[in-house]
Amino acid sequence: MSAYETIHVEQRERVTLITLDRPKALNALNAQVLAELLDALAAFDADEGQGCAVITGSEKAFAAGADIKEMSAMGFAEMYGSNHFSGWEQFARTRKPVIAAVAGYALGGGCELAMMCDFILAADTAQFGQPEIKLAVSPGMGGSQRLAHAVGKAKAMEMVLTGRMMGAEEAERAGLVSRIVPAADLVEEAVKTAATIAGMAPLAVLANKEMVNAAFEMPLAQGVQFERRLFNGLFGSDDQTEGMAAFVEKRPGQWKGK
Ligand code: CO8
Repeated sequence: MSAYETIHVEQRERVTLITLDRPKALNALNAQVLAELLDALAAFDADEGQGCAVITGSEKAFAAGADIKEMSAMGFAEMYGSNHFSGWEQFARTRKPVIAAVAGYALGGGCELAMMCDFILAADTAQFGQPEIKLAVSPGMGGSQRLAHAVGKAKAMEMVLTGRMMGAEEAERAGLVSRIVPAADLVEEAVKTAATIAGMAPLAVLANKEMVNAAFEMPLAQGVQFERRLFNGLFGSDDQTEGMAAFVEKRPGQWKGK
């Protein structure tokens, strides 16, 4: 796939900036957005020249959810039989880091998409919510689980049961977002942060991401073992030798990705 209609993809040196672009539907996530996003992310993950991605939306909406108009005609058999949202799981399997830069609404599937990214940078205008209950349904792509992990049971339960939105400051206090930046600086700040990550040794980036994610899948002792194995494994890389030599010689490291 080369020409996208619902997203824009731009490479800024080693950073891939993906912008959701369905303004008339507040970036609602329909099947076309999913297909285009997965295609762009697969290309990013496979490209050795790219080190970190940023996903953003517009000033008004990161994404206002799954496309309600597309879903409204669907019944149980079609939804269950086609495993309708399963493609989004592929999104969460991206190996290189992906940052969500959220301004405006991140609701339903939009909040879930942001939480599938490795971390969220929020504009001061960001609003997060899982309002699916108002449509007589529920989060369908991990929202109930990832929100509970991020903000704890009390806030997750209140948000999922009432559909209330959480503003940027509350989201930062609750641990849903890593930082708040002024809306006007959001994309530049996210790209700058992504460039910092993309400037690190590529194998170390993959390993660091994998081990933090393991904290959500494994008991502590097993997670610590997993970390140690990856840590030991990095000592088999040329970049580890280079990284430590560069420190001693007071110069920047030159990474090979090996
Ligand atoms: N789907 C389809 N169209 C949408 C959506 C959506 N989720 N959200 C907004 N739009 C459309 C509106 O229908 C409207 O279109 P039109 O001009 O043709 O009527 C246009 O975008 C602008 O929207 P509004 O006029 O409503 O704008 P407002 O500023 O008045 O309100 C809101 C903004 C508060 C964001 C409002 O649009 C809203 O409540 N949207 C729906 C939010 C919602 O319920 N989201 C959850 C959807 S269900 C879901 O996500 C299930 C997740 C399952 C997994 C998904 C994996 C990705």
